[in-house]
Amino acid sequence: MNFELMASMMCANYANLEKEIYNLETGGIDSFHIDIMDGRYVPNFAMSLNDMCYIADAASKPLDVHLMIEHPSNNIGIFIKNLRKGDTIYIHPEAEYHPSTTLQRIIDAELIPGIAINPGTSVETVFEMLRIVKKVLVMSVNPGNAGQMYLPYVGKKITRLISIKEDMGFELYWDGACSAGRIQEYAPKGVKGFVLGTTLLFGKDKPYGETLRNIRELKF
Ligand code: S6P
Ligand code: MG
Repeated sequence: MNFELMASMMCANYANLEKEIYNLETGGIDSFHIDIMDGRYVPNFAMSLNDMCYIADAASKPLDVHLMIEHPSNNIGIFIKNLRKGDTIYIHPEAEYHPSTTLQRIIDAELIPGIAINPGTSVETVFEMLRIVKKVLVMSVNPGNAGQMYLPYVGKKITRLISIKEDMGFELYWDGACSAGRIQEYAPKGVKGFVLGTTLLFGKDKPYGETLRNIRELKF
């Protein structure tokens, strides 16, 4: 089965970040998920611009930048200028007055445009943007922290997004409390990628390569 695995770098060990990046890349990770927070849109600070730039320099795999900040249009230029073709930026539409203008700036910079949808945000609210973006990051936990409980009511929304993704031209990605069971259930249904944090990848006393291999060898 063909699906992507992204490492949630806010869960990585910063005491040895370079080794973490190396172990994830040699272990077979597809991209690095970077959670940028401003302490306003979400009640946390996680990673910063400097962390993103460091990882962009040290890594050869693409970056998947998830902006959990108010009015990303105010700062989008700084992120764009430090990323490469093939990297993705997700914004939260409710954090912006004119989200499609911000998405257009991402497109113009030849990066991959995405939106992140909170558990409490309906498909209707973001419907028109689904035609503009290439990626939709569905959050199955509220944004702001790793290690939270999966919110089961998100399942119905994911099923709906799967049913319209082809027609509207986007791919679907999963962020939050991602377990092996959820990959087994949703990869065959059409979810293209999964962000791996504390539930499955980090803090497990197991080499990343072994965990990633076990996921790829799951029975579907
Ligand atoms: C949450 C953030 C996520 C988390 C990820 C952690 O605000 O967007 O990317 O880092 O969900 O994974 P887990 O398995 O600890 O929930
Ligand atoms: Mg995230």
